[in-house]
Amino acid sequence: MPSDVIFPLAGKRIWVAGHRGMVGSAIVRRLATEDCKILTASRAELDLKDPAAVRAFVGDQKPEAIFMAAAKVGGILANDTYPADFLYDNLMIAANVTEAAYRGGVAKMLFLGSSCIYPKEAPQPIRESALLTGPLEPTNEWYAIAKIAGIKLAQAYRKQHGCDFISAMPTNLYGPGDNFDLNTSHVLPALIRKAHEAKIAGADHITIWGTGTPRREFLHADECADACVFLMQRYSDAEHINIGSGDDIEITELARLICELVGFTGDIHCDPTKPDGTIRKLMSGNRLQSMGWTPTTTLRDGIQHVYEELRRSQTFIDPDNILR
Ligand code: GFB
Repeated sequence: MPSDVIFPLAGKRIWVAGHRGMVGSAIVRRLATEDCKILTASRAELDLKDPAAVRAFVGDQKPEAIFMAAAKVGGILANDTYPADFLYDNLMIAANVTEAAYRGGVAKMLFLGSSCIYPKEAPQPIRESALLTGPLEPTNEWYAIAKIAGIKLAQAYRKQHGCDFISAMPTNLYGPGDNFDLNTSHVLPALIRKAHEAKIAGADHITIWGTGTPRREFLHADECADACVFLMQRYSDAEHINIGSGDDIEITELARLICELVGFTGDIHCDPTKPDGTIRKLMSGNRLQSMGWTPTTTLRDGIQHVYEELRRSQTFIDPDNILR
């Protein structure tokens, strides 16, 4: 075991909340090499919005650590269309799991948020200290407020009760098990699906939302899971930590890359009636890097991997993945 590990996982009971989702399932895969006992609960078994049920689950199962990867997630249109769901569900889930972790004496919890917590106009690359320094991007402020509350819950329980609760903020993620529903998904899976279906149909173009000029930073879910395990083992402080890839790409360029990898040779049209959202949200990964973690998968390899998985499984839609 590396000497800088302060919270070893071997032999521990570890609850991955949200294990059916893209990030949760990646964390489960990553934990398979850590010799720990992985605890999970399906949505049918446990409603994370029900405080009593969450407390009972923690009381029965006695996890020693929790990866809080459960959330209602979605792309720009889903966030903009269902603000109440994104705010209520995510607030409830974060509050219930944090309170249950405290009441149940859970030794450590890692809460997962998102880069949309930062102000719309934050200086780039965005450092952790930019939190709460300006107005949020309106298309996702509801989700962002819930995730900011999650960070603050972890900090409050640390301050008042001495709980070792930490938070990590990943950039835009993609990977196996993503949501491929065109109305609710994020851009990367949406464009894989659009390019694939256009290729099969022999169409002459695909249409992307907005102007195509915003930039986004993408990280493979397996890399995010690796960073989460790294932080669980090595980090113990109040401030949240960014998890990013260090690079961003214009949406039009991303569309070109996906079309190339999928083998679609038609044109790319833009639909400016759809929202652009934040123009840029590249995060600074300096803090995590200075602790010794850096990602290794290129965007090209990551997309290739996801597309191969999709072709193997022959399926685009898993409605469960709107809730990771
Ligand atoms: O990934 P995405 O939905 O979410 O959109 P955000 C990123 C960019 O891709 C936006 C454009 O500028 C979209 O207009 N885009 C182009 C598309 N074509 C498409 C398409 O077919 N589908 C989608 N979905 N986008 C979300 C937030 O923001 O990202 C959440 O709403 C969260 O709160 C999450 O933070 C990571 O990056 O804009």
